[in-house]
Amino acid sequence: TRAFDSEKVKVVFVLGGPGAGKGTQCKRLVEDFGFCHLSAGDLLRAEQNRPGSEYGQLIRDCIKEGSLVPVEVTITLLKNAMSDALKENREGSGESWKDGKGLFLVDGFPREMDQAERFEKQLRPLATVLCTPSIVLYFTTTEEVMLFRLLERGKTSGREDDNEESIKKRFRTYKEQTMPVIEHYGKVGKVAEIDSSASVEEVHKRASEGLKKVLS
Ligand code: B4P
Repeated sequence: TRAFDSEKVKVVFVLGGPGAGKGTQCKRLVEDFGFCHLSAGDLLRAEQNRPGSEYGQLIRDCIKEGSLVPVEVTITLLKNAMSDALKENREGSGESWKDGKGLFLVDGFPREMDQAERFEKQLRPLATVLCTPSIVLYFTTTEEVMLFRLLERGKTSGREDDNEESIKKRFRTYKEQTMPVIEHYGKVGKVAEIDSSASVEEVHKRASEGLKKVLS
């Protein structure tokens, strides 16, 4: 049996600068609440490594350059992942959903206004209420902290974008393309800003409280 009504599914966007801790916090929130976590970065990396993908090289180049992967590619991957998760719910397998309510944590998306607009239009057929976020969780810290964390991760991650040159470009992309998205949702009162300079545990506490408030 399905766990929830697909028409009542909710979406929370998770944004913040590179290395602000989006992925780290999403993992913790999934452990606690059982949300369905979809990371744009993870979806792109999986597609990049999929044998035979026509986008592999394009994705690799964009990630290394710290630029955004073309919107068509990102939207298609996200739409497929959401559609698969909703299908799981309809069929009653529901591995991606443990919260019983149907909440998508969409991490690292939308990273530019065009993505936000297309999300509304192109995902409408999946579920009508899904198309606007209930809230945007916005993790903030300084560039020094983000740079330090990413360089630390770079020592073992093998990620081609965890080096100083790529990180500087990612900061620029974030300021020019993603900040307008945060301002856009801020104007309609949908942004919950969380200082992510503290420890993973402390930030997690703040994020959980912020989420509970809006979702209760
Ligand atoms: P992402 O994969 O989204 O990665 P990110 O912004 O670097 O990381 P995140 O904020 O999740 O950091 P994390 O928790 O891992 O994007 C990578 C690239 O993919 C983009 O540059 C772009 O090219 C492409 N892309 C992604 N989304 C796209 C989209 N929508 N459209 C087009 N292109 C897109 O934390 C980083 C490190 O800090 C970890 O090592 C972690 O352990 C550590 N850390 C986290 N929180 C900490 C804390 N509180 N204290 C100490 N350390 C902490």
